[in-house]
Amino acid sequence: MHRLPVILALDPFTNEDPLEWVDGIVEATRDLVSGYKIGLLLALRLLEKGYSLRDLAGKLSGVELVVVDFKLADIPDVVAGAIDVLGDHGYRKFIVHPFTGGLRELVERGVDPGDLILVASMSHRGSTEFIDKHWRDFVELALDIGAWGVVIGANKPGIIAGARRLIDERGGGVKILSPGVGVQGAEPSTAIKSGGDYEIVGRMVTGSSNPREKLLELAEAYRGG
Ligand code: BMP
Repeated sequence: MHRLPVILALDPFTNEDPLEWVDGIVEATRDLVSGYKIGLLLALRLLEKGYSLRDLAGKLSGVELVVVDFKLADIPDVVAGAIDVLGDHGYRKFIVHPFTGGLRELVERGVDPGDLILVASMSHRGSTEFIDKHWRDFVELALDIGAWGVVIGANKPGIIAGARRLIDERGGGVKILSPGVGVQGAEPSTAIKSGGDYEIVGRMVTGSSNPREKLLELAEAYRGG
C-alpha cells in the first residue's frame, strides 16, 4: 500500500512513558504514514521524565519526514539559535510563525529556507481574528523565500484552494500541510481534495486503541472512497 498523505501528530495526552508511547505508535504506523510531527507537548513530557531530544531522535531514526512544531515566533537570533540546536539533533523541518516578520533575515543568517514551514492559517476559530487576514501574504512569503511548506487548517478549504492556485501560478513547490482532521471536525481527505499535500492528523489516530487499524480504516477516504 502507498503511504497515506498523513503526517501523524505525536501529542501525548496521557501520562504513560512518552518515549515508549512514541515508539509504540511509530513502530505500528511507520510504513503507512508520510511522516510525523513532534511538538511542545511531547518535548515537555519527555523533559519531565528525564529524556532528551536525542532519545526522541533515536526513536524516529529512519523516518523520512519529521516536522518539528514549536511554532517558533521570536527574534531571528533566537529562532536561528533554536533551529541550530534542533539541527544538531538531526531534525530538518521546522514550523515557524511568519507574523513576526524577519524570516528573510533568518535565511540571510544561514537557515535553509527549504527547512521552513510557515503557518499561514490555523484550524482553531481564533485564527480568523488576525492570522487568516494575512494568509495570502504568508503564502507569498513562503514562495518568495523558497520555504518547504505552509500550514493551512483543513477546515479552511477556500484558503487551501486559493493557496494552491497561488503556488501553482508561481510554479512553486511549496507544500500545503493541513491540520484539524478528526477531533477538530474536518473529514479525512477534505484538505487533500481542496489542493493540500498532507493532512496532519493527531488524536483521531494516536488516541485510538489501535492506531494502525485506524489508519487502515482511513485509507479508504484517502483513496477517494
Ligand atoms: P489533532 O488531530 O489531535 O487535533 O491534532 C492536530 C495537531 O495539529 C496538533 O499537533 C496541533 O498542534 C496542530 N495544529 C493544529 O491543530 N492547528 C493548526 O492550525 C496548526 C497546528 O500545527
